[in-house]
Amino acid sequence: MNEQTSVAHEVNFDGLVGPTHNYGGLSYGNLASMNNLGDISNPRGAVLQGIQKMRTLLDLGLVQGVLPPHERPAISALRKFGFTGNDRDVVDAAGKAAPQLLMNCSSASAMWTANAATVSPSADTRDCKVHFTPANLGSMFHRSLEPEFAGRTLQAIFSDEAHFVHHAPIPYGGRMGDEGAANHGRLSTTHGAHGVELFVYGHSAFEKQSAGMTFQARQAIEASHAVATNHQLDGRAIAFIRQSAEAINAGAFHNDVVSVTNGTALFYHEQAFEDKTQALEAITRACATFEFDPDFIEVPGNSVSLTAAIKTYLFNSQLVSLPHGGMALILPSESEENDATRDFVADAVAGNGPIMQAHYLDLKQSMKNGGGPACLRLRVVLTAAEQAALTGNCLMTHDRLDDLEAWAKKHYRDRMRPEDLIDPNLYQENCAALDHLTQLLDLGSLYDFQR
Ligand code: SUG
Repeated sequence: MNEQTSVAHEVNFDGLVGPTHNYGGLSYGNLASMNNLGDISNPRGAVLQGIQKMRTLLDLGLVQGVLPPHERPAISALRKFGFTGNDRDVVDAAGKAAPQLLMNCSSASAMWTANAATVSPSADTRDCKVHFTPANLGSMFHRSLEPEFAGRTLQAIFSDEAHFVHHAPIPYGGRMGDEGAANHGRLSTTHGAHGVELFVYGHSAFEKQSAGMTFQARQAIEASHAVATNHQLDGRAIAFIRQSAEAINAGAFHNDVVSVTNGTALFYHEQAFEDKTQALEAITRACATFEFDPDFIEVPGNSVSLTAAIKTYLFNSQLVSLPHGGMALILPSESEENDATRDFVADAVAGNGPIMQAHYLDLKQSMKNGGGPACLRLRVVLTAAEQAALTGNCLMTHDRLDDLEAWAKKHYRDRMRPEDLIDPNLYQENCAALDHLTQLLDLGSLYDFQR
């Protein structure tokens, strides 16, 4: 186990929104996805909103990374359903015979990289390496198509075996879901210090869904245990916490919809956890191992209702440490439009707590599918040596963001309805965009169509 505290930075790897971004209503239990089914989306607008978010973080002096979209429609998956011929034939035949299947295989849901993997920094692991486990995303068919390529991408970027370890996704089937960093948090005095990792789960894979559930939980405790074991974490430095059924039924399909961690702070809704007292005690006990106290920032239900929290995605903000001290919240503009959430944030910034700045951003394209600022990023804490060992050009500068902006304007459509996904030309356009992107990011032949 690491005895020393090394200097490390958190790098937020944002998912670039893919060219097929649409409102297919695919996620039962995700109210935004369910309610916006069939709306006209704007893939170009969506990717530009994401790039603007990355610019904001760069301007704050943070280290920003990017992860590429997945190949969509997923031709390899469609072929497994019996569609044959060349790639155009596959899309054409699937569009005619199985439009729902084509829609699922076309989702741009990989943009939400908080669900790409669970990552443990080298400060927390016995072998002092950064560990990655791609999420199996087995709870939703359209998302279950993501782990293979998510793992391939992470292995391409974090390829240096001296620093990085990649695990296979946890096997799934039944209710053995693992949703990655969306249900994972970390508390530590500095990013480079040994931290306490929080694993939030919704159910046991082996228990029957209880009668009181309107929506299904997605994360199984057995999957969380397996990730913690594979990542070689110190048993004293982990806490397993159950999401509240109330929050899941209100539409908090991932825990990052009702809580977020950073540094020693846990910012959470009063009704986020099933047994709050037990959860906070477990966290306090784990932090005591490393001689620090957690900073609990609780939002009471009578100042922000669970419904308002889920509608505005207050807790799906990014809580980040500023280079000169203090923290900033990067929030969706929906939380500024609601009086209760805006007032809570204003009071927090004016108070004596760690939150010193609030930045509201327009991420409506992603938000309409239930993805806020925190869903769009995978946090990876890296030391300078680990950062230097990355492959490709995935760390952003303003110039690289300019290039990505020009790339999106060149290749992306600005209007898409779910029905448009049957257009075989769309797949060719996407391949051209992704081929160009691998050149910009210097990631080699990453995609199936390039191999
Ligand atoms: O899994 N939406 C995603 C949103 C994921 C948000 N991520 C985090 N909370 N970390 C989901 O429900 C909707 C796609 C559609 O309907 O086309 C979707 O997959």
